[in-house]
Amino acid sequence: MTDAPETTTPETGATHSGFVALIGAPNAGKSTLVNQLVGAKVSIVTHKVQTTRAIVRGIATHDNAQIVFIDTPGIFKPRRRLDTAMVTTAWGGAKDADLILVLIDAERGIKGDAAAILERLKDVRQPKVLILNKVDRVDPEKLLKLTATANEAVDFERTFMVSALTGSGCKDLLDFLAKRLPEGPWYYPEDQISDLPMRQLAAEITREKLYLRLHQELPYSSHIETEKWEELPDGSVRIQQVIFVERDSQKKIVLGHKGETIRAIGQASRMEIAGILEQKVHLFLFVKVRENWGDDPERYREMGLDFPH
Ligand SMILES: Nc1nc2c(ncn2[C@@H]2O[C@H](COP(=O)(O)OP(=O)(O)OP(=O)(O)O)[C@@H](O)[C@H]2O)c(=O)[nH]1
Ligand SMILES: [Mg+2]
Repeated sequence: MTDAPETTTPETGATHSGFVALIGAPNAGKSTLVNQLVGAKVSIVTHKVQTTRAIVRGIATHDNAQIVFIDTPGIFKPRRRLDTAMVTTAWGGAKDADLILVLIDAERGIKGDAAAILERLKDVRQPKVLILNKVDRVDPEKLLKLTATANEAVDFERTFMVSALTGSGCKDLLDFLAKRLPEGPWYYPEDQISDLPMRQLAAEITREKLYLRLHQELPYSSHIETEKWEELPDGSVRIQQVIFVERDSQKKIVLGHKGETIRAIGQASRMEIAGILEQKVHLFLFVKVRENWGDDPERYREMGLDFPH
């Protein structure tokens, strides 16, 4: 007798599966859409650009299909080493996919980074689908114009108009993807929604809270790692995280007056992590000044990024 298989592919009917990458300019709503399609938060979201820094996979099952969404960092003109790593990772994520969803923020339109992405997509061989996002903010006439312009520039199989925020149009997209992906066995167990280890998700959640609370260059100058994760006998968990910043002045801002900023970040993060784990969480945050963390290969390894030389 053999053990039951790890994956729970349905026994009746052909199953479909595949990898679908989402690419687009920073802030287009890629992570929001992945969360909406998966039906749970697997990737952090903020109103700021360059929130996602590495590949995050979110897994949805729809009809007989398992769709593995690859959320990627926004694509923009890189300046720092970290930018280069993020943008290279995004294009790499697209290359690994069976299908690419190209997200355009319909409110912003096709200019700057979005225009540059469409230009570069001409050389990408994978099938491409256009997603006009944020339709809750745009009138239909503008959507039609954007559809025409984008389809002139790139050979898209289909165009979908969605609101990642409200979920409008998202079921049509899932229906399409479930049929469009090739027949094949599922890659993950049916109840798995992400491949991000919990330690890393917990660090991401803290980074989200830091992004929401701190402004200007600080979010971009910081990096968070989970250092320790200890299950305690009373069923709670003790998590220790480090916030790396580049300068002592930044450390002061993260701490805030009498430590109130870091306390607020910690509290918001702790509550969200506890909600996901369904466990009591003790979260300890430490701030370390590490002037050149953006040039330290070890930090890139932790983030799951290749170190650009
Ligand atoms: N009104 C509206 N806002 C949206 C929609 N989708 C995303 N947003 C908002 O757009 C902002 C950016 O969303 P993200 O999902 O973080 O965007 P992203 O493309 O992952 O950004 P990066 O990770 O920085 O590349 C957030 O404030 C979202 O709430 C939408 O359909 N409608
Ligand atoms: Mg994102």
